[in-house]
Amino acid sequence: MKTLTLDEFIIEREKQFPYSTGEFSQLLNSIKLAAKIVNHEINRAGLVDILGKAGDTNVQGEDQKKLDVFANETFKQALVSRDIVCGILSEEDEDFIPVTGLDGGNKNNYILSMDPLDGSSNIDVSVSVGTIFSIHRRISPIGSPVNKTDFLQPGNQQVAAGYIIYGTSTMMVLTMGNGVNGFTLNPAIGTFYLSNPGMTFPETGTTYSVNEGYYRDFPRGIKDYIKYCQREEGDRPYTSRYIGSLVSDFHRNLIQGGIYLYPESTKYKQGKLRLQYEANPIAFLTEQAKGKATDGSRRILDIQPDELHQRIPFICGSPRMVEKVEEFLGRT
Ligand code: AHM
Ligand code: MG
Repeated sequence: MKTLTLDEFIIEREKQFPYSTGEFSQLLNSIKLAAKIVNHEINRAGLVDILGKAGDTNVQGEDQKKLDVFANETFKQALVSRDIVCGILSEEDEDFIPVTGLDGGNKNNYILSMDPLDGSSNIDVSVSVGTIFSIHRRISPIGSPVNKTDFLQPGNQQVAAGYIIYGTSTMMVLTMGNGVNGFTLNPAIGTFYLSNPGMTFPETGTTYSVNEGYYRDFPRGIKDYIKYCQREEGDRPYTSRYIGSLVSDFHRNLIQGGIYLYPESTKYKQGKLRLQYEANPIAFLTEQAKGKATDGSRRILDIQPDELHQRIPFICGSPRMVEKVEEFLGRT
């Protein structure tokens, strides 16, 4: 029986910082609350009129699903109504959202970037989806309105990051820069328990996750790596597993060992994933779990973003496997 709850875990961590104001704990509590509401809605999605498209497209030009919109609103509301962040960047909103207090100012420290519902194409077929979040401290002075530069900080400035996987079990996987811990929701009582303390990537693995449908459009090095995975030699051929939800593919690879690739292609010149709320938080978790995350030549966390919704080629997972891809890319 798992007994340490997420709340207790956060309180324990805060005690290590004697001058902490509780702001960070409150922020995580708000995320936890929104996650439980979204989880509830996902579980009954087939029963209520929330499957399918909402009728709009988001800033990426993608159809917004009703659950996308619901998740986005739920997370924003949980944070804004508690006046607990100074700004929010979401995949579903074109611009960042400044959050001002009742007095019109802003005394809060943190900004949050998120993909409220990752892997949306899986929603209508009852396959796992997730929420990804990244937390930075603001750069602009407290009390002033947030500005774009607050949201354009590199991943190496994150103070925390995590995801919620709405899978056969619902889990929150979290890093505060001191390792990675996984918490499983007991749905009967609505409490997250520490179930996976100190998560680390196996050094290597035998699973690769990539949309091989785009094979023709990938760069030479990626094509060669995929061929390498398929060759009969040593522990190969590897197993191919691609759910089409970054959170779910990453989660499996983290536990079992493996690699996730969304490289550039002739279709997606910069890859598809967004740097600020997909690649960066997952890269932070990856490194904290002793894995590696790269765009093929650069450490993801060191990339200086230029745009709020910037895309980036993304490769992450077990360190030996990522190094192998880099080796193949270096040869081309
Ligand atoms: P989304 O945030 O719009 O759902 O897009 C991101 C998702 C990732 O979760 C997933 O790995 C990838 O897009 C799947 O894309 P594709 O269908 O091109 O393979
Ligand atoms: Mg996404």
